[in-house]
Amino acid sequence: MPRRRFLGVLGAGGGVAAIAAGLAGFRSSGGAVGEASGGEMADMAHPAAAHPVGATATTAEEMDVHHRGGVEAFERNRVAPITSGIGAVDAAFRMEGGRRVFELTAEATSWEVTAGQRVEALAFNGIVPGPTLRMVEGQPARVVVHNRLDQSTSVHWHGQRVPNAMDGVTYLTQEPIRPGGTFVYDFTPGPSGTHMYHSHYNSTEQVTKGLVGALLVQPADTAAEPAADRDYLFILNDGLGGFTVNGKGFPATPAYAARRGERVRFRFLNYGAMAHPVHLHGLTYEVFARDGYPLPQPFRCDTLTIAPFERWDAIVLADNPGTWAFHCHILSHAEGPEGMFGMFSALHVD
Ligand SMILES: [Cu+2]
Repeated sequence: MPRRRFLGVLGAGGGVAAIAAGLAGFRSSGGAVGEASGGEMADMAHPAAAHPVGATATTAEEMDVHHRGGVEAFERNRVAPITSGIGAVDAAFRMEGGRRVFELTAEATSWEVTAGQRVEALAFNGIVPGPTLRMVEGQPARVVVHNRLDQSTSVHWHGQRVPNAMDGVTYLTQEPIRPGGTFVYDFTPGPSGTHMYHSHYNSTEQVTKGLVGALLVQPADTAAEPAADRDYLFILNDGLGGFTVNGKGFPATPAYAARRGERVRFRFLNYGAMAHPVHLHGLTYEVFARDGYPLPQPFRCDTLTIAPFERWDAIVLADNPGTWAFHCHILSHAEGPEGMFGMFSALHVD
């Protein structure tokens, strides 16, 4: 059974498991933005599907083959990525006089969402989601933004209490960063927690096509957050290339792993236009922060709905071994007649 090999590989994971991937010839991923139902929905969610939902041409055997193919591709993706490009990797920075300095370049690029499914993206530093900016509460930061798009742009620091002139809303707080131009954003990060940055110019197009990333602010007092053995990003999107986690659709979605007894932090961020209820099988979320702010009372649940541009932080105590499905529970975002697609991943506990 291939599952054994799959489990072994999973157990070796750590850090942000943005393992990219793709599966040649397996085209059931896709997924489209918008609301639909019935046969129309199935067609949207499975643009490359060989058979429409419920068609007599789709035999039980054929459906099983597709379902199995997806899971096997997800397994392969852990060993060797089946797509090119990994989103949300940590951004490099340099120190200048006590200030953490990052460089972001906005540019059109091609992004592989699942194997063979490429989309025209607008990206920071060539990846979707953009590089993850890690800052420290109270330590000054600078982000130098270069515009190589064929339209203006500006960048907003979503969740940060910055000086107004640094807020990144074109013409409201600054002149646009014109094509070929550069803008220097200076601010002192705060509040701490899980935040975002994104274009605030023509954002329906620019954000939807990828000009968005995570901004993680470490508290000045690290004891202010619950301790965790692992710290993972689970970034939802329903724009570019369909339903995605960390810029990829199943089976190229990231794999998550933990050892039994570990406390695993998940940071959920939603860059899309729809709310997504993310369900984890077999384990329990202990939700402790919303939009970076600690909750007065953490709560437990197993399905957490992330509205557009919200951030939620949860700890999962990995006390139940196994490979647990981890997916959006709007079913048309995650599983169809050809198996899992879109917002589907798994957490392996060994
Ligand atoms: Cu969803």
